Amino acid sequence: MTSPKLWHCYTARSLRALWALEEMGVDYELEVLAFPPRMFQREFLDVNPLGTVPYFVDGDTNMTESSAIGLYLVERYQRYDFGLKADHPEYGDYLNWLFHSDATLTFPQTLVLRYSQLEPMERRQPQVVEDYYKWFLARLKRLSTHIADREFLCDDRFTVADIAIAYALYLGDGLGLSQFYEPQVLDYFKRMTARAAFQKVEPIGKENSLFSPTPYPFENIPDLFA
Ligand SMILES: N[C@@H](CCC(=O)N[C@@H](CS)C(=O)NCC(=O)O)C(=O)O
Repeated sequence: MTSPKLWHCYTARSLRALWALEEMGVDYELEVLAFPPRMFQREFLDVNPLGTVPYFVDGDTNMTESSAIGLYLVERYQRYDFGLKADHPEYGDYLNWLFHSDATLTFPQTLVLRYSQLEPMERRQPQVVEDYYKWFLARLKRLSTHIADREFLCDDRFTVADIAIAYALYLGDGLGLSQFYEPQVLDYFKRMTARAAFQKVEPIGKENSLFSPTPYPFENIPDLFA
C-alpha cells in the first residue's frame, strides 16, 4: 500500500491537511510548491487542473478541500481519536465546525488577501478589503461564544475540527487580524498552534516561498491606495 501524498504551499490551506497527517502519525509523501502554483509551477495544473492546494491523493481518491481531508483521514483510517463518530451527541456540532471553518471563516479572508496583496496595485480594492475583514471578524461570533468556557471545540478533546478552525485563525493572524480577536479566541488560537505537530509543520516551505500573507494596517485602509 502506498502512502497518501499531499501537495502543499507555505501558509496555504493545505496546512490543515499537513497538520492532521502529522498529528495522526500517518506516513505521507509531501510535495511543496511555490504559491500560487498556477503562476510559478504551471506543471501542477496537469496534476490538479484547479491549480489549488491542498491536493491530496490516497490510492484512487483525490481531494481538493482542506477541511474534508481531515474528516476523510478520521473516517478512512478509523482515527476517531481525532474525530467523532456519527452517534456522538456533539457530531452535528463537529461537522458544523468543519464546514464553518472554510465556507464561513476562510472564504472572506481570501478576498481580503487577494484584494490587499495578491492583485497588482491597479486592481486592488480597498472597499472589498474593508468589507470582508469586517465580515470575517463578525463571523467569529459563534466561535467566541462557544470557546469561552471550553478548551477544545468538541468533546473536551482535540479533533480535526480544531485543526480546521485554528487554521482560519492562523490565516487571519498572518493578515494582521488577530489584534481584533476576543481574548478567549486569541487564547484558543495560541493553545492550538502551540501543539508540537503544528510547530513542526508550519514552517515547511517557508525558505522557498515566493509569497506569504503580510500583516495589514487595517485602520488605514482608505489611505493605502491613495
Ligand atoms: N476550499 C478549498 C480552497 C483551496 C484553495 O483555494 N487554496 C488556495 C490556497 S489557500 C490556492 O491554492 N490558491 C491558488 C489559486 O487560487 O491559484 C480548501 O479549503 O482547500
